[in-house]
Amino acid sequence: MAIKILNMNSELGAGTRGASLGTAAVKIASLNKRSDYFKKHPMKVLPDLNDELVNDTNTPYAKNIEHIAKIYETTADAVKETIDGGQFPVVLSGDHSTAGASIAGLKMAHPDKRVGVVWVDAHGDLHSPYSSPSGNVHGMPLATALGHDNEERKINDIDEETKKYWEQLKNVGGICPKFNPEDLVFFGVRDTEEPEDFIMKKHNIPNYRVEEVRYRGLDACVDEAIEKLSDCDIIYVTFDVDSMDCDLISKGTGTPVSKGFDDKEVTHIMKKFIETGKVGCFEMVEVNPTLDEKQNKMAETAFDVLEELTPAIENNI
Ligand SMILES: [Mn+2]
Repeated sequence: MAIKILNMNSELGAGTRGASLGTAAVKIASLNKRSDYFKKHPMKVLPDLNDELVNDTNTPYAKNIEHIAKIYETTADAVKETIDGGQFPVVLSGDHSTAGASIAGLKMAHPDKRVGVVWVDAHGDLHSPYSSPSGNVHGMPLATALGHDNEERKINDIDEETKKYWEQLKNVGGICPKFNPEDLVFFGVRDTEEPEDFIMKKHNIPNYRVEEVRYRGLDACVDEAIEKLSDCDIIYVTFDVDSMDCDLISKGTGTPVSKGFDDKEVTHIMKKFIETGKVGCFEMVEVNPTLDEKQNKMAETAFDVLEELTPAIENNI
């Protein structure tokens, strides 16, 4: 299937600044490599609301949530329209919060289909405004798509405004939840907080840790995860670049974590899911060139991964 790139540069959900420049840095990496990727695959840039970052947020348990609610509508509608138009959405985003919107768009395009989610990330992203210690919405996209408040691990008393917009995020497209926790698999998660561990344990959500994947072998782990999602009709794959080892690759991402995958490993994992023919949307997030200690290494690596995965999408879906 032909791909269409959707670019959403919102960084309203991140705790550090700069993820809005991620896709620009990936484009620079492509140009320096003399690739015609962005000529072959035209990109639609979706309007972000990053100008709002100069204003103080008045919702500390879900910072900028009133603007992120609009970003969710924009992104979900664009993903749905792309699928309805017979193209495959490759979403290049700033921070990871928009992933909840992309899952929403996939579900809106396929309301009768069972959605599975493959989350390649150092983090669990399962927080809600009730459980989040930071209030950064990029730690909450999975909870929006799962419609999960995690009331059992509540630490924050949230205000009415936060509650109103949180309900909006969960209900984008008028469908909540978009998918169920038994249809979620993690790869590379190694930096979580207790409220997230609680949900992962409660729902028995598999997390293929880096050391397990290396010990058992990539194929054994991915095949098992594919089997786990075998009852799903359509799969969303998200690639947070912090799933990769920050010491080996680069610290050019908002929340870098050591001991991650290398670029070959993440490529192999995601390519195998794409080869099932079931993937309906792919997203890449959290490249932050302002934090890169190796010039543009993170964006260059992310572009290499994207360039490897694209023919697999075109040939298998
Ligand atoms: Mn993430």
